[in-house]
Amino acid sequence: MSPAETILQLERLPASRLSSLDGRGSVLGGACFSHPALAPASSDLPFLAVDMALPPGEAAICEVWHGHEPLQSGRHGAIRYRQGDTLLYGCLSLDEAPAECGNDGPPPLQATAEAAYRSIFELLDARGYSSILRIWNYFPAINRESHGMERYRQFNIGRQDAFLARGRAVADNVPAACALGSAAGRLDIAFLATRARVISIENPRQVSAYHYPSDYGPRSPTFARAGLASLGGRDMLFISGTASIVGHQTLHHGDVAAQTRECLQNIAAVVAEASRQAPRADFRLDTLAYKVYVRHPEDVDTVRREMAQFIGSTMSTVFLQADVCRADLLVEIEASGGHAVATCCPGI
Ligand code: 3EB
Repeated sequence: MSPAETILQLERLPASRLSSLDGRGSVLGGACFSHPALAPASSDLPFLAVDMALPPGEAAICEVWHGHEPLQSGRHGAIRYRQGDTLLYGCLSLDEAPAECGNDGPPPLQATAEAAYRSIFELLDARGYSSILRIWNYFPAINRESHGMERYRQFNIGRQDAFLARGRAVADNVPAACALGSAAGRLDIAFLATRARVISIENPRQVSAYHYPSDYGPRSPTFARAGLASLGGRDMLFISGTASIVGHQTLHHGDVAAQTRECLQNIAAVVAEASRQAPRADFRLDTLAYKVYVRHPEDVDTVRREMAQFIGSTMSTVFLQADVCRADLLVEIEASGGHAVATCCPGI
């Protein structure tokens, strides 16, 4: 099977070209990033419109996942989704509900995160999609404190409570994920799930996030460093948001170049770990598709230079401006590989 024939394909295109998308029939769904957020697509396709700025010189971008199998669309509460036999892509965007009973209840973000994840698990259980391949979380003011706690930590409580409520594991076999601060808007979540078996990958250089000590919040974040699955006969790898963390500590405070190199060392370690589990796969740093979140837009050239030095040229890299989930992290990099990648234009 040539790469173009893989069951899953990632297409990246300028947001202005979303309406002229080729091969609509194969579209599972996607996410668009712009500031301000685009109007949500009017079709029944599950597209998330995330309010996230792009660094100077970068155009608003859409990521489109294509599934090369017969697809059908559906809704479950606030979730819009599209599924085939093997893959399901869904997304939802929730207002942070104000606490119902005065100030006694959980913070609104925590309650909303729990509701979102409960709803996702209900859908996946009902439709028989046992495993999440990848989940993306975006919400504003991720580092701001409210209700006596940083909002990222509130999110971690709500997310973990939903896993526990639905009888899901909160360690070892958990999804690959990321959680980033958007510029404004709601709690936006997109996910790719599968009926295939997903192997969770950890990074030997890092303490598993689900075992972080309580210095980083009362509940550890529920995510794995990567998810690995064989889909349509090909090994595919989804690497979580990866930061300059070794052990459980942030390294290289204030040095975005060194943080970028540490992110890439971590990604290389995850790729090595995945390759050990899937020896026939040929995951290489220069064939992955990357998404890079920089806290300060002026750092993008430095990050780009470090990536070029470490990897050489990449298949596809997108840069976004986002707050990262620890105030001392300046950059976070996610990646995926094994699926086909299509880009229309240079620099995407
Ligand atoms: C880290 O390694 C950096 O909470 O879902 C990376 C990937 C991070 C996912 C999440 C957070 C999450 O802890 C932050």
